[in-house]
This record gives sequence, C-alpha cells and structure tokens, in this order.
Amino acid sequence: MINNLLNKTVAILGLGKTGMAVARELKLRGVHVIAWDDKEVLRKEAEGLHVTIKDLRNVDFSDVELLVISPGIPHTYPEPHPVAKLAKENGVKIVSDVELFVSTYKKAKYIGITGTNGKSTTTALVYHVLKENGIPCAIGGNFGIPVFDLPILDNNGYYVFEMSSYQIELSPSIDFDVAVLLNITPDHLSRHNGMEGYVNVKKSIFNRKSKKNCINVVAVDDTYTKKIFNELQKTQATSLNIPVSYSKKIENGYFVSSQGMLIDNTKNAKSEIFDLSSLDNLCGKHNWQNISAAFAVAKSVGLSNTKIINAIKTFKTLEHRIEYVGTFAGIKFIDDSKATNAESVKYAIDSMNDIYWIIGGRQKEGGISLLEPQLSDGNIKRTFVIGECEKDFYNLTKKYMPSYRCHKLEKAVYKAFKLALKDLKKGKVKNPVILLSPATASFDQYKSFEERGDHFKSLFREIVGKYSKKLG
Ligand code: UMA
Ligand code: ADP
Repeated sequence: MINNLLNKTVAILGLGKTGMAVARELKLRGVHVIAWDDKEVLRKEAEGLHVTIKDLRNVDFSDVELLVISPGIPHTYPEPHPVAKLAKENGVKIVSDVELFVSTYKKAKYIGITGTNGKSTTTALVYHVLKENGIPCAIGGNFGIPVFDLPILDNNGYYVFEMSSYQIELSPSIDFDVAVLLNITPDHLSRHNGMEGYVNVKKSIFNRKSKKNCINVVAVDDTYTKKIFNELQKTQATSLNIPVSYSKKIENGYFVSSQGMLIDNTKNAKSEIFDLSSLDNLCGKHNWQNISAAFAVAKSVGLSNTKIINAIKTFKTLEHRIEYVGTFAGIKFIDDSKATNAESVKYAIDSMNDIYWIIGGRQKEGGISLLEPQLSDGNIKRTFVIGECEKDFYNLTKKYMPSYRCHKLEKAVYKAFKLALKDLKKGKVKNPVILLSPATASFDQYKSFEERGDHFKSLFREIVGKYSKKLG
C-alpha cells in the first residue's frame, strides 16, 4: 500500500511508539507526512525526521490520502477524536500501522493472536517456538514493538503479532494466515461501546477479505469463544478451525486434562503429548490455555511434537506476569503487575496459597466483584490496598479477611512483609507469598504496569538489603 503513496499526503495522529515508527518509514519512502501529538516533546522528535508538524484539527483533509491513528486514540467510542471525525467527514480512510504494514509487505505469513488475557505470553511463546526451530520470524504489535520497527521477512518467514482490540478494530483488511483467540471477559468496554461491541471486535480477527484455507485457533473455554468457534465452523468451512481447551475434553483439537496432560485429540492423532504441570516457566492453569493455543499454532506450521515441547521447556517467563522475584526470610515475592483486570488475578490466586495480596490502582469496569469466590476460599490471608480505588476495594475485601489501606505500594510491601513474617513465626502460614496482582490499571500512580512491577521488585531488593543482617 505504501508504494501507492509516493508524493501523497498521509496524516499521522499520535507520535508515540506507533506513530513515530510509521513516520520514519513513510519519510524514507518519499511520502509527505503531516503529524500531530498533544505532547510537545514528541512533536519535536518527529520534526527531527523532517515530518511536517501541524495540528490536524485545523488541516484541510481533502488533500489527505490516509490517516494513520495510534491504537490508544479513540476513533469511535466513547467519543471519536476530533481528527478522526474530520477524516471521516472527508471520506479519508483511517487505519492502524498494522493494516498499513500487512498491506505493504505481502510475502511473509502472518499470525495474529488476541484475547482478553494471555496475548503477550502466547505471542512470545509462539515466537520462541518458531525461532528455536530455525523458522525466520519476528514478533511485534501490542507486544510493545511497533510493526514498522520489524525486519522485512521473505515468503518463508512468519510475523507473530499480538493484536489488541484497538488494533483489530483499525485493521479491517488484514487476512491473518493463522488467527488465534484465547478468551473473552469484559475489558476496554467504553472503547467498544459495551460487551457486544468488544466481542464483535475480537471475533473480527477471523475475518478474511481474500485469503482462503486459513487456520483459526480458538480456546473454547468461555461461552463467548465457544460461540465464536461454532460460528466459524459454519462460516469458514474451508479454513482449518482448531479448538483448544484447558478445562474440558474436546474432539478434533488439543486439550489439557485436569492433571495437566496436553492431549492431541485431532483427527488420526489421539495421543498424550506432555505433562504441562511439570513446567515451572509457565505455571498456573491459565498458562495451559496459552500453551495449548501456541501448540496448535506450531503444529499448523508443521513442527513436530518433540520440537515444539523442547522449545516450550526453554521459554523464559515474561516479566510482570506471575514472575518469581525472589524469596527472603521464607517469604516469596511474586510480581503480577500485568494483571490489570479481575479475570487475570483469578488465575494468580488460584495457583497459590498463603497469599498476602497487594491490589489497587485505577479501577476497571466491574472492579473485583467477579473475584468473590477467590476472596472467600481462604487462599488470601491478608489484603493490602493501594491507589485510587483504595476505599472501594478495602470495603469489599475487609468482609473476607484482614485488609489494610496502604495508599502507596511501598507501604503495602513493607506491611505485607512484616505481617507475613509475624504469621510465619507464629505458624499461622507455611509458605507465605507476597503477591502484587493489582486487578487495575497503573496510571493513577505509575506510567505503566512495567514501572509498577519494577517498583515492586526494587522494594523486594530494598527489604533484602535492610533486613538481611537481622534475618538472613
Ligand atoms: N495522543 C494525542 N492526543 C490524544 C490522545 C493521545 O496526541 O487525544 C497521543 C499521546 O500523547 C501518545 C499517543 O497519542 O503519544 C498515544 O499512542 P498510543 O497510546 O497508541 O501508544 P503507543 O506508544 O503508540 O503504543 C501503542 C499501544 N498502546 C495502546 O494501545 C494504548 C501499545 O500497547 C503497543 O505496545 C504499541 O502501540 C506498539 O504496537 C500497550 C497497551 O497498553 C502495551 N495496550 C493496551 C492493552 O494491552 O490493554 C490495548
Ligand atoms: P495480555 O497481553 O493479554 O495482557 P499477558 O500474557 O501479558 O496477557 O498476561 C496478563 C495477565 O493475565 C498476567 O497477570 C497473567 O498471569 C494473566 N494471564 C496470562 N494468560 C492468561 C489466560 N490465558 N487467562 C487468564 N489470565 C491470563
């Protein structure tokens, strides 16, 4: 597509990671770029690329060929950004960087992975398995690497893209060779005008404009994904639709037994593959879902069971996702800062005992009400609440266990440590775990979930430094 844009004008809204990478590429390709970001520092950086900086709210869009909009900027709900409105009024197409990339580089194959939770882990796992087996590949998208920063692959290569709902919505023409849907629970609802809108966007990762005989992998563990899979069986009969599940036996797909055995139940196969409960780099049942989906993708690419499993064994846990930080004075510290919604926290709590749980930040729709079974099952010993939603979460959690309003992470970590130590000495708990699994966005106190997780890890190191003489 970029080839058709020579000497034409493309507008870029948002000059974060996405917009800046698009600007760089378009300038190299002789496209006239006008761009805007509300942040002055980013506008200055783009000027260094010889991009024309203009407030796009005041631009005549009749001269603009295309608007590339960053995924974080709303173009429909809750309110379209004024620039998106202007583009639409002038009949200018609005696209994502991913759409522009895929329509430009057509030789390689594309694997798109979405779901409410587990996207990054599954994307990284698929990439790792392909790479370890010598297949040329590149990883990007919502994973944190904008696609225009990736190398150009040939027709033997695979791009593995983590696709957020924002990116899917802005990429209506992408035909993924392999599309994966992991799960759907409420998230980003205001951006998609409610649950129905959110589900429809996730489902549209399977839409194809021209390619036929594609591969669709769906984890059929929740009612939304199950329904979508059943629809695909009817609407995409020529594609290979592969169901996977970590919660139940399924026919013609891959599933995980209650003990953790990955089973190939596809036609003509029917065999036990590997005991996933033995993997300490991907622990917890939620990871069984991610592994079974990644396994189905790797099989569809033509790899053998042994090659896939050997690669899975060498996968390194991603940072901030139930990441083991260390153990001090008999207390384990786990960083699950990426658990930004209640659903993802559920899995962390279900996979541990004796939890000293740090929660809070900027609350999402639904709060933590779906965690009531976890709150009452006794795994959580005490709760330490921080951030904007402190009052709400405190009022809910205190009904089930001792809960403390800590406001800041530092206070929460120290308090949790002291109380875990006390409980351990008194024999009230055996294997205490201080778990940061906040069920919220981080933006009230941090720039990102990464910064919040890094702070947690630095507090662990601080505690080790301060207390090692006394306790070590
Ligand atoms: N901006 C304006 N005016 C506005 C609103 C925003 O100028 O009214 C500017 C901001 O100042 C900012 C830019 O627009 O500079 C926003 O861009 P962006 O939020 O899309 O951020 P990028 O840096 O381009 O990062 C995006 C993804 N961010 C979002 O979707 C919010 C990154 O996903 C992704 O890794 C990156 O592209 C590369 O593809 C992050 C994310 O939080 C991890 N994703 C959400 C999630 O996982 O839940 C969807
Ligand atoms: P995403 O990129 O979709 O946000 P991640 O792989 O980064 O997913 O994981 C985010 C959070 O969700 C982490 O707390 C992680 O432990 C949890 N998680 C990972 N996989 C799943 C899954 N399949 N279902 C539910 N929660 C998951």
